[in-house]
Amino acid sequence: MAKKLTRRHLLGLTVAAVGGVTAVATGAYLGTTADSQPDRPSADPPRTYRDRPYWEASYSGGPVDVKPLSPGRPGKDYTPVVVPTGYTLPWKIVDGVKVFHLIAEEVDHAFDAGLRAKSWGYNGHVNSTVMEAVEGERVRIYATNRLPVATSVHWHGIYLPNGMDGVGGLTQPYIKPGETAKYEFTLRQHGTFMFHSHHDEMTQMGMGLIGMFVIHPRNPAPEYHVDRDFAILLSEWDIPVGTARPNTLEMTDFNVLTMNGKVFPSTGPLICRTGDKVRIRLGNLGAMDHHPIHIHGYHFRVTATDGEDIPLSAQWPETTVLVGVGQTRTIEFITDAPGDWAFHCHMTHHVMNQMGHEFPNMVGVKPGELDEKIRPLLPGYMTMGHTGMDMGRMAEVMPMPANSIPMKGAVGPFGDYISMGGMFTIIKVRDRLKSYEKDPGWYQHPRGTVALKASAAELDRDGIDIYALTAKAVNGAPKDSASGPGSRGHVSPTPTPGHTHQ
Ligand SMILES: [Cu+2]
Repeated sequence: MAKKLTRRHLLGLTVAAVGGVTAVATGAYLGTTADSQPDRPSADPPRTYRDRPYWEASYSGGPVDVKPLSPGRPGKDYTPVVVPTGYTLPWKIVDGVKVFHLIAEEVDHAFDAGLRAKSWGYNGHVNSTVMEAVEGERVRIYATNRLPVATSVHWHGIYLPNGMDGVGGLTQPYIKPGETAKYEFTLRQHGTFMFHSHHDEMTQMGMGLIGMFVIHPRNPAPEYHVDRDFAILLSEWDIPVGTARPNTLEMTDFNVLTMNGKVFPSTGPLICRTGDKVRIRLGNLGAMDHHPIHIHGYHFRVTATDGEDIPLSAQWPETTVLVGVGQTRTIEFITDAPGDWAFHCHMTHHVMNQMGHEFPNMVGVKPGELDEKIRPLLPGYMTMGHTGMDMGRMAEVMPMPANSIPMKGAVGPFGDYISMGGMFTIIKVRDRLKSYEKDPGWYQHPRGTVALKASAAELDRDGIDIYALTAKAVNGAPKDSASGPGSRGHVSPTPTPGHTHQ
C-alpha cells in the first residue's frame, strides 16, 4: 500500500534531497451513617444520602410507555440552539408526533476554502446536523440510506426501547442502500446527546456520519434560560495532502481537527452581547482523541453531562473542560468582558491545520545562506521548521499542493497571522450589537489596552534593562538592536501597522 504523503513528509523529502541538516534533533456518597459499621451488614441500610435517594428510581428514564406530551414550540417552549456553520434539522408535526427525515449520503464537504473531501453526512451536511426536541415529545425519525453500504442510526445517550437503539445487527437489521428505516420513541429526559452510525463505526463515523441531539426540558426553571445556546460537535480526520477522501484507517495521526466539520478560520464565531448568559454544548464523536476545550477571558461552570444536569452544589468552575470520545459536556457562563476571546482545544497539535508528523525536527537549526545556495537548484526552496511551524505565511511564498490548507491560521486584526488552526474558534463579545447574525468583525480595543511594543520611555521609567544577563542565557542579546548593553535609549518603538483604535 502506498504510504500516504503528508505536508511534513513532503517537506522532509525536500530537506533530505539536498543533503541538508537532518533531525537533531468518594466514599462520602456511600451514605455511611453514624451508627453503621463497615464490617457488619446493617439491618436497615441507609436509604438516602442527604436529600438524595441512595438509588434513584430509574437510570433509564422509567417506564417506556409514558403518555407523550404535546410538541414543544420554538421561541415559546424553548430557545433554539445556535449551530455555528451548521444547522438544525427541520421537522413537522403529524398527529402530535414530531417527524424528522434524516438522509445519510455522500457529501462533497468543504472543511475550509482550500480543502474539500468526499465525505459522508446527513442531509447534505457533515458533522453539523443538530436535531432539537423537547422532553416528553414523541419523535418519529425516518432514516434514508443513500450510501453505497448498509448503515444504522444510534441515539447516543437517549432512553428508548431497546429495538430503537440503532445498533446494526444487534437491535435491528441493517438499513440497506436505498432503504428507509423508522425510529419512534418518546423522549423521557432532557440534555445534550448525539447520534451516529452504529454499523462499521470506524469507517462510517470517520467519514462523517455523526450529529447532535438536543432535548430541552419541559417547563424549565427560569435558570435554564440563556441568551445564547450553542452546539459544537468535535471530530478528527485524516486527509492526506492532495487527496480527496478521508482515510478512516488512521488511528493516531489525524491532520484535520474540526468543530462542526470546519477548521479555523472557517469555524464560525460565537457571537454574543456583553452580559449575555451563554451555554455551549460540546460533544465529541471523533475516533480516538479527547479534547480539553479551553476558554479565554472567563471561567465557566460545567452544568451537565450526557447523563443529566449537575446539581448547582456539585457544579465546578473550570477554564478547560475535557470532552472525551463519546461524551458531551455543557458549560455556562456570562460574557461580561467584551473582546475576541479564543475558544479552542488545548492539545497543541489539534490547533494546527492539515499536516502529518513525519517532518524532521529542525528547531534550532541555523540555515544561514543555505536557502540562497539551494534555490538555483530547487526554485522556491525554503528550510522549514527551524523557527517553528508558523506556516500560515508560507502559503504565500510556496506553492500549496492541490486540495490542502496552510498548517495554520488567518491574518488577524494586527496584520499578523493568528497562528492557530483546526479546533479553534472565537467568542466575539460586543457591547453594542445590532444582530447576532452578522459577524461584527475584529474587536476594537479601547486605547491603551493592547499589549504593544514597550516604549523606551516606559522601559526607562520602570528600570527594565533589556540586555540584562540571565543566569542561563543561550543566545545573548538580539544582534540587530542598537549597540549593546546599556544602550536602552536606542530602542525605538514602532507603531503596529494595520490596526486602528476607536
Ligand atoms: Cu483536541
